[in-house]
Amino acid sequence: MGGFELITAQSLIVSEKHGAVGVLRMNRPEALNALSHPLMDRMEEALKNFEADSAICAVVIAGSERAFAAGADISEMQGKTSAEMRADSHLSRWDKVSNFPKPTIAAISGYALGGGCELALACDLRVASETAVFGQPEISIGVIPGAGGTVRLSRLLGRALALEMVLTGRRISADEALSLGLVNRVVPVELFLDEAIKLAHQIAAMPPLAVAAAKKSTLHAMDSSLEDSLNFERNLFYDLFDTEDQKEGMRAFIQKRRPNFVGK
Ligand code: DAK
Repeated sequence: MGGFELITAQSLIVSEKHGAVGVLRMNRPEALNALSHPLMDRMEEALKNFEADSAICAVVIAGSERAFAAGADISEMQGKTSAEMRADSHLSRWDKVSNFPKPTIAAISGYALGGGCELALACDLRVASETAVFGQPEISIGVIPGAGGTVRLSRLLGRALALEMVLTGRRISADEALSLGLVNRVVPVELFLDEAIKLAHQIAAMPPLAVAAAKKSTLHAMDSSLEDSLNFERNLFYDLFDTEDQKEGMRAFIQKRRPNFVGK
């Protein structure tokens, strides 16, 4: 994969720019990237920077080969009361990922458990290494998934398997995840990050306003009626006809050349 620009190498999140692709790597190896408040704060900051940077068109979120993330930090949570958990804004960090306006790709190797699995599910696409393991083990420590696990897994996998996972903590291997549609592709462990970046570059080469509309419409369709979704999609489709990139894309097709998109 070509050269890249290191933005921050703070201890908890390493942030890089690979051309039009932003890459965030969680970097807390001693705790298998447990998603502590400080780690999620750094991630939120890094995402904010990528959102504001018009040169960034897609973002990859990765962990290490051993662990994407083994969940929220149990040592931070264990003494908390219900009222303290409710008052805490920790959950909003997961929402920052699922509501991120540019496409996000999770590059997953090793453990993606609890909040780590939920973080992967909050991304738009998932590239897994052969060693990736997905699971929601919260039941075994006296709670349930709280950042979308029961909700997104039941939508992606159906009721029976989602319930098996959240009731027993059963883990899903990378191959099983692929066969169930939980991930987009599975690659050898040494390739998982490069493959995710490659996929992000494919998206980044597309016209950004159309990319944003495609993401918006697809996510909207997950939560809405068929009729409402079709109307929503159609309006976004019509809106794109006032963009320079639509004119350029169609002109380039007719002129049999590559389009030069400008993001307007
Ligand atoms: N939190 C804190 N530390 C963790 C951790 C975690 N989730 N997972 C691993 N670690 C630490 C271990 O304590 C250990 O630290 P030391 O003992 O070396 O100091 C180090 O990482 C290495 O772990 P192990 O020694 O256990 O490594 P193994 O290879 O033996 O086992 C494992 C790997 C991933 C199977 C095991 O570490 C494990 O079971 N980890 C816990 C997995 C888990 O239960 N995850 C779910 C956590 S609960 C919220 C919404 C959602 C959430 C929170 C809030 N809101 C609405 C606000 C999410 C909750 C969760 O994710």
